[in-house]
This record gives sequence, C-alpha cells and structure tokens, in this order.
Amino acid sequence: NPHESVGPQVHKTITGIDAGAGIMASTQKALTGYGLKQQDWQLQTSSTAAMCSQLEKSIRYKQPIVVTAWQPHWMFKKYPIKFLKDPKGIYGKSEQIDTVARKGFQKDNPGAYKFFQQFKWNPDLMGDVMYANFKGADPQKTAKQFIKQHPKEVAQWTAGVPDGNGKQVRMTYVTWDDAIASTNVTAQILRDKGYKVTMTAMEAQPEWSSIARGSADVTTAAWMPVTSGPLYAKFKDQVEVVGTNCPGARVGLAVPKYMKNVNSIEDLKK
Ligand code: PBE
Repeated sequence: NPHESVGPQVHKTITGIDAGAGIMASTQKALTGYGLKQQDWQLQTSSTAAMCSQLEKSIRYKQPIVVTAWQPHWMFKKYPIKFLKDPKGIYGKSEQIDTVARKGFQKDNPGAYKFFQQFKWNPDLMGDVMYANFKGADPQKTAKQFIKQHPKEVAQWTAGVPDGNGKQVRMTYVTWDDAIASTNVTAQILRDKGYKVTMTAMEAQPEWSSIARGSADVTTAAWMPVTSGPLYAKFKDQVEVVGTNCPGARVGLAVPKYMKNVNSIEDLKK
C-alpha cells in the first residue's frame, strides 16, 4: 500500500553494514537529527555483502527497504536505487576519498610519497575496477589490467617517481570494495616501479591507529571530511593528508526507485 507510511513497511529499520564503518556513525547521527530515533527507528548492523543481498531480495519482490549507501560503489550500477535527500547535511555536502599517511613518511620514502601525491582518479575509473572485482575477478588481476588499459593515468601518477630499489611501502586498508580497488591498483603500480609493497587488511580503528603510531605507512581510503572524520579527528596530530585521490564521492541513505513517495530522509518520519 503506497499510502501507508514507510516506517511500519520496513519495520522502522535501516539496513546497514559493519559496525566500524563511518557511515554507521553518521547514520546514528541522522536517526537522532531527523527525529527517527525518537520514533523507535533502528539501524541494523550487517556487512556490505549482506546488505546488498537484502537489497537484492527486496527489489526482486518490490518490497520497501532503506539501506546505507555510498558512491563510488557498484550498488548503484547493479540496483535501481536513489539517494535520499539529506537537507540537514548530516552525511556532508560532498565527500572525497583522501590518501592519508603517517607523519614522517615523506621524509623516509620521498619517492613513494610523490606517487601518492600524484595519484588521483575519479568515480568512473574507480567504479570500473570495483565492478570487475564485484563480478568475481581477482583484485590484483584487475589492478594489472587497469594498469595495462590506462597508461596515460599511470604515467601521470608515476611522473618523476624514482625507482623503488626494493624500498618498503606498508599499505593498510579495510576490506571495503573501494579500498580493495585503490589499494590493489596503487600497490601494483609501485611494485612495477620496484617498491616492495605490503597490504594489510584490518578494521578501520586499528587501520588509523597503526598509521598514527607508524607501524603502517599509508591508506588510500579515507572518506573525508565527514565519513572518516571522527577517526581523522582522533589521530590528526600523528597523520598527514597526502591529497585527494577521488573527488565526487557521496554517502547517505538510499531506497529502491519504486518507493516513489520517499525522496528525503525527512519522508521516513511521515
Ligand atoms: N564506506 C565505504 C566506508 C568507507 C568506504 C563509505 C562504507 C565507511 O567508513 O563508511
């Protein structure tokens, strides 16, 4: 019944992802900020894969569902969904993905640092890599293929970057699709330049603290200023933003397009 309010239809539940994600903290703020918490709405913790399979099931039966969503991500390619307007700007006006390194990385490894300063792609290129991985390709293979198919970009990112001569670069990432994509692509380019790159997967909190205390060098997946903002605020004295590697990101809530009466987070309250 399209005239029934959306809350009861979705059991006043937003389907989310893993607890450590910035989007989960932002969504808790949104629940309070839009008066949804006060109406007993809740955020369900799961994982990107579980959330997407819930979404897929709902779409198959044309059932209503509200999910946490972000771009770049293949979910917008695969499913007919739309972002809900966020008039209070709780998820930020516009997000970008930044590269963040430990303090001292530039001094210790100016070559790799220069590469990360020059590494800048966009949601389209990144989306292609993520989609290939989603389709089941091995992320390292996808990275190699990307490098082969984008010599111009790779040349720009590596311009003036000296040979690594086996110098180590310790990358860290959370196993989110965007981080898997950018970490594998940059690691492979650096390996091709003679650097010895390690990639260590961990949760978001330990990821940031290991960069802060210098046991990791760099991450290419800081969603700023809002989504990873609390972690950045916590560690900002021990880390350094190298630059933006992907502008034009977006974070928020989304619903299937057939939920025609729901276009803003405000509409969930009705
Ligand atoms: N994300 C994708 C993550 C970062 C990458 C937006 C879901 C988050 O911290 O929320």
